[in-house]
Amino acid sequence: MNEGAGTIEKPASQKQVKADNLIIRVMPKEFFGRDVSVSAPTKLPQVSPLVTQPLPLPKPLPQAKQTLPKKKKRGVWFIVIIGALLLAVLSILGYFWLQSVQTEPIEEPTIIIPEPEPEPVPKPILPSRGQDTDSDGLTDVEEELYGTDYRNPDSDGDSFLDGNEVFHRYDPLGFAPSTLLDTGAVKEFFSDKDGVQYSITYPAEWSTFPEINFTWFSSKTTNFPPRFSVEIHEKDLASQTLKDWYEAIEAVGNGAADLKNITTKNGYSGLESNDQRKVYLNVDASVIEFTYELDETKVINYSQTFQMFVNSFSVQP
Ligand SMILES: [Ca+2]
Ligand SMILES: [Ca+2]
Ligand SMILES: [Ca+2]
Repeated sequence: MNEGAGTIEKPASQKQVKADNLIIRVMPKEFFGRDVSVSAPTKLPQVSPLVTQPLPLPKPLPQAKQTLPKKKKRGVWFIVIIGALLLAVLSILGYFWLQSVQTEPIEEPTIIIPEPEPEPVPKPILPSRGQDTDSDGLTDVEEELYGTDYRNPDSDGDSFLDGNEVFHRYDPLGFAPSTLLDTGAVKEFFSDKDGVQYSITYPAEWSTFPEINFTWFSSKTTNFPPRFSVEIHEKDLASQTLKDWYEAIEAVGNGAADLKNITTKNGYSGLESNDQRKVYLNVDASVIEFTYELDETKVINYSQTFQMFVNSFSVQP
């Protein structure tokens, strides 16, 4: 047998020690005379994938307390306080700024200087009508002047009121037809001055005071008695109307608007004031002005007598 082809030489030591237990190993037949081919590698058993389990997170390490040195601590506190103060100051400034922006502009109050009150003008004492107890048109003062009864409106009982009889110059005390001239209660005044000859009737108890251009008629009862006056005015043109003359000469205030047209009992046209104490009569080229001036009592006691006075005016030929 070929020793190189399958004979395994025994180790000399083994031959010596264990001759009897000599083991001869023989090559399997299939390996003789054939090329040795390498068989396909046997499939390795699949290894199951490793299941990786999540590793537990490491526990956070406790933070080590940072301890600052004392000097550093003071510096931090100083910065904090300064910052807080600055913040407070800025807050206050911001607040006031907002207030100044948001608040409406304050209007300056208008100073009104009160005008000085005018000094009170003393109210004029308005004339009042004298007492007429029996309402017959004569005041109680006139009843005394003519001797009539101030409590009886028709003293003579002739159905004509006392005032009406005086206005027409009738005797208020006599039942029979008679006049005031007949009884002597009134007088006639004649004037031929100032270019106008006229007659006029006035109470017999009164006096006359002729002056230049006018004449006074007044009682003698007091130092400043009520009085009537007759004043003669010449118009510039005979054709001038009474109103035109009045507007040109006498006009004050409302002018002739305060006057009303009248016609006297003897037929003279004229103007009369509302309180019946001023009358202007148009006589040719002249204006006859009649005035009833009150005494200090400012009481109109002779209204009916003044009416009688004006209506008795007559131009004499
Ligand atoms: Ca009377
Ligand atoms: Ca009477
Ligand atoms: Ca009578």
